[in-house]
Amino acid sequence: MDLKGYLSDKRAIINQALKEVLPEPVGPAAKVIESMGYSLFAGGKRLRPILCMAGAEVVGGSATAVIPVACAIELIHTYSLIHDDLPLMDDDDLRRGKPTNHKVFGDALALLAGDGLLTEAFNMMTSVKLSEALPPHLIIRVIGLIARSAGFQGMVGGQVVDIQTERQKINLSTLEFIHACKTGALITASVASGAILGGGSESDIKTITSYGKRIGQAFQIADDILDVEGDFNDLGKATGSDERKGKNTYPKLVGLGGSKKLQKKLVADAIKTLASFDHRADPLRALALYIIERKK
Ligand code: GRG
Repeated sequence: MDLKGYLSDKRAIINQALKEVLPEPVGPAAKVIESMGYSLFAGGKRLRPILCMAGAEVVGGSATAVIPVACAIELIHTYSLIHDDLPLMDDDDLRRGKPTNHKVFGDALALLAGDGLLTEAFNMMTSVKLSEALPPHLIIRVIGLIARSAGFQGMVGGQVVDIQTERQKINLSTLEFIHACKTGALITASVASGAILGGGSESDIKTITSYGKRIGQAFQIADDILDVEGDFNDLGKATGSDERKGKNTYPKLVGLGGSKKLQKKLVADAIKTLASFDHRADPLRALALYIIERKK
């Protein structure tokens, strides 16, 4: 399958839809709109919205119908990166090769731009247009899933434990908890939301959720490995930051070799999970491999 073509087609659709999310930065609140747009269009890979669309397609649903939810997930992801970069969290100056949001707009505006993206995401999922295209009970189910994956049971919870355990020795199961929540939950929710909205059966949704958990963990391991072995120009930020910040990572706990072995096994297992699906799962199979082969 031509993954490159698939990714670029889907990215173009998502980027076009995202352009319609924010109004022109004019009026009294212009600055926060500008700040939200700065990070939303800073060159993200759009992996989560693409997973959402692929999740709908694999169960025979419409990728187009889920676009508002796919975009909402990207808004939540963008908020998390803005907040993660703040001086009171990771204190990063660069993301995707550009100054981080707070470096351009200041801490208060960056915080509020993140809040604005998070709340707008939930507004988007209550739109009349979406409820006319898809059954409302499925939309409500997906809003709940996304809220849990972003909140204290997911991303926020994982981020808290990550921060609290910096420069401390932790065991592998704590590391797995951090990453399943911090990174894995939103990735899993992305693909599972697509499957739910696409009209998948409960068994399909369960299978897609297992796939999501595996690629979510593999994604985080790949991220940890890139922080050790990646290239500044590809990543758009300095490597070695996990080590400098005393972060617990897979390479730190199981070594680089162990991390690479584990990510390969997770991807192989994720692909095996999809065995009952036909060619419509090819994008998900290819995306699983892309997650660990990516350079950024
Ligand atoms: C602030 C509540 C809160 C949570 C932050 C997601 C997160 C939690 C922190 C980001 C730190 C980080 C680098 C985590 C590793 C996984 C990750 C989310 C990487 C960035 O995702 P990509 O590679 O980003 O999909 P792009 O730039 O492509 O959008």
